[in-house]
Formats: sequence, structure tokens, C-alpha cells
Amino acid sequence: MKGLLLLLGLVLGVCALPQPLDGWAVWELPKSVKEVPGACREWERRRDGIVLVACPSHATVAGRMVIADVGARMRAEREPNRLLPRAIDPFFSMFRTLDEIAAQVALYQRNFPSLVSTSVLGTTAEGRNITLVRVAKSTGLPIVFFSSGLHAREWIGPMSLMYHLDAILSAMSSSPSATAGRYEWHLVMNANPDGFVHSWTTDRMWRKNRWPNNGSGCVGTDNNRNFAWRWGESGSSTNRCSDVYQGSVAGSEAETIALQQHMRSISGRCICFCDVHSYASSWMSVFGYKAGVYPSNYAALLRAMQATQRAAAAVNGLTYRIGTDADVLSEASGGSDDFAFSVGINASFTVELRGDSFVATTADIPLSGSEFSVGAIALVETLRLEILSGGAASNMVPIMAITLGIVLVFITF
Ligand code: 0X9
Ligand code: ZN
Repeated sequence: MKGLLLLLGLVLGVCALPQPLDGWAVWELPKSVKEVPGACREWERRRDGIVLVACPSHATVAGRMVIADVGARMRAEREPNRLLPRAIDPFFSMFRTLDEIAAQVALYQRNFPSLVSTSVLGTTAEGRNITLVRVAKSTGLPIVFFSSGLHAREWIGPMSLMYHLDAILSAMSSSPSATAGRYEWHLVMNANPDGFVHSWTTDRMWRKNRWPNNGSGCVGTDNNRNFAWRWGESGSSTNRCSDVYQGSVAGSEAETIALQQHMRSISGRCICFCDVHSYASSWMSVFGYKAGVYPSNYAALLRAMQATQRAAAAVNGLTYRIGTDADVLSEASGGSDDFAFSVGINASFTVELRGDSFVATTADIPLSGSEFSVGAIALVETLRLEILSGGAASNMVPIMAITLGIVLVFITF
């Protein structure tokens, strides 16, 4: 009992400690300014080249304030959201650690043993498992593969994917005709568990994995620049200290290898891949490697994204931008979605969830989770119906055409 109290005191004590960034503000510097002002630290270097800095309250900064007190914002990530509606599981009241996410998945597995199963897709540098959660009520259904957490600091991603898992399980267990029951869901909550743990324990803004780089003090590769299709062509770096380091060779990283292998193994049955990131409120399709370049089935992908945009906007009023990755954000090759498309998963997307920072608020969790889940259902339903009608979203079309050809040859002779 005494030990328990001591432990409780220790935990409360640690939680009450001031964050090193207490009272510090995050500023967006004007585009022309690349130098970090004296008292400040670099916070984030955005893809558009704009630098965000964290500065103590007394510093005068010429720029736009993005977060007034980033220390308080970070502490709030672990404070329960008191406004969370009662109907929503308290799991979604704050950001959750790797272990808490695993425990919640195990709980779902215990509660819905006939629907949920898990398997291991790979093991990381630090020996953690990359776990696949599979949800299906029967065999042979079209597969939908969603992955999140490839970028460590994007904590809203795993939370939103967990929200989707919760939503499909409630729907499937309460109604035999639920839309979610038409699919075999493959969900990877944490595609980069080492990086995720590092972002919790050491550096909140960590993005890459944690594999040490030979001959360099800088650790890690950006997994979303390491996939083995058009690797190293655009938006990535050969500098091992860069946040967009592409890795030593294409597909060199444990996380990339695990996802690539899984994509290849399911591509014949997989109607949709989506990689979940933050933050830009955009739902994008391939291609990411080059702007102004479109897959041959882009019209179908655009129709699916439009349905998603409408459905998601109806939930909380936020309209996600749509288009290709490279057109909406910026060119970057070696991404997961481009690779999935290259192995025959003909509908391949990246979603950038809501928020004004990688450090989102706990209020963002149910908002992001609900609009992501509703948007995802609209996306896959549009694709499924399109495929049924023989439309351009199908990767079954060539297979069906070949089969029909063979049958015709047999009939003729
Ligand atoms: O740059 C990325 O990897 C993603 N944006 S983020 O801010 N989450 O880092 C966008 C990836 C889009 N996909 C491709 N470029 N293939
Ligand atoms: Zn990301």
C-alpha cells in the first residue's frame, strides 16, 4: 500500500513538473527569414520552406504567433478532455502511448474475438513489433489497408485510426448489415513504433525512425521517402541529418520493408490503401513524386475523394482539400502511397488530418477521428461500387478481361 502511494506520488509529481517549454510561444517566421532568432529554438521546418520557432515569452519576434504556450499545449496532451461526450470511450480523451494503444487493441480482441485478430508484419531496430490489426466478419471480402504513425510526431494519426477501429467494431457488432462489415480491414496503428516512443520520451518533434546511420551522429530515415518506387527523385535528401533523409538504398528500412511486403501480399484483393498523417486537412491520391502527373484512373480516384470530402465535411464542418499529393502539398518521392499504387493497389491515398500543429489538442481527437472514419467509409464505398460497375477504380478489370478471354477461347475451340 505504502509502495503504491509512493508510486502515485511520484507519478503525480512528475506530471506536475513544469515542461521545459512552459510559457514559450511558437512563431511562424516570414518566408524570407531562415535564421532562428537568438533566444529561440527551431520548432518545425515546413515543407513550404517556412521556419517555425519556439521562443520564451519575453522574446520579441517579427512573425505570426501559432501557439501561445507550447509547454501548456504539450502538457494538455495527457490531460483528459472534460468535454468529451459521454458516449465516446474515455480512451479518446487524451493522447495515448504505444503500450496504451496495444492494451486497447487487446481489449477489442477480447471483446470481439470473432472479428479481431492481430499479426506481426516486422520488427524494428529497437526490437518492437509492427502489428497489423485485422477486422473481418467473413473471408474473401475486399481488403482495405490503412496505416498510421509512419511519422513519429503525428500523434493524431494513431488516435484517429483507433477511433475508426472503435467505430467499425461498434457498427459491425450492433448491426449485421453495417457497411463496415463489407470489408476486411487491415489497420497498422503504429508503423514506426521506435520513432513514436522517442517522440514520447525524448523529442516531441521526432519524425524519422531510430535506425542509426553508419558514420553519422544523426539517427534515422524518413520512412515516407524510403519506399522502393521512384526512390530519391524528388522532395527527399541524401543528408542523414535531414528530416527527409531517404535512406541508404530504396526500401532499406525495417518499417518500409514490413509495409511493402504486406502491400505486395494483399495487392490482388486490396481495393484501397491510405496512409494517415498530419497536419494539413487534405485527402490526397497518388502521385506524390511529381506535380501535374496523374494515374490513368484519376477520374475515379477524384470521384472517391469528392465523396470523402463531402461526407467528412458533414461531420464537423471542415472541408478537406483534395487532389494529388504533389499538387496539393509538394513533390516527394519514395512515399508509401506511390509504392502501394506501383504494386497494383489502384486506389492509394495519403490523408493529412486536421490541426494547427503536430502537437494537436485533445479536443481534436474526436473531431479528427469522426471525420476520418466517416470519410474513410465514403471513400471505400465509392471505390467498391465503382469496381462492381466495372469502373476505372478496379484492379480486377484486367484480371476479369483475361479470364473472360480464356473462357471464350475454350468455348470457341
Ligand atoms: O511529406 C510527407 O511525407 C507527407 N506530409 S507530412 O507533413 N505528414 O510529412 C505527405 C506525403 C504525401 N505522399 C507522397 N508524397 N508520396
Ligand atoms: Zn507525416
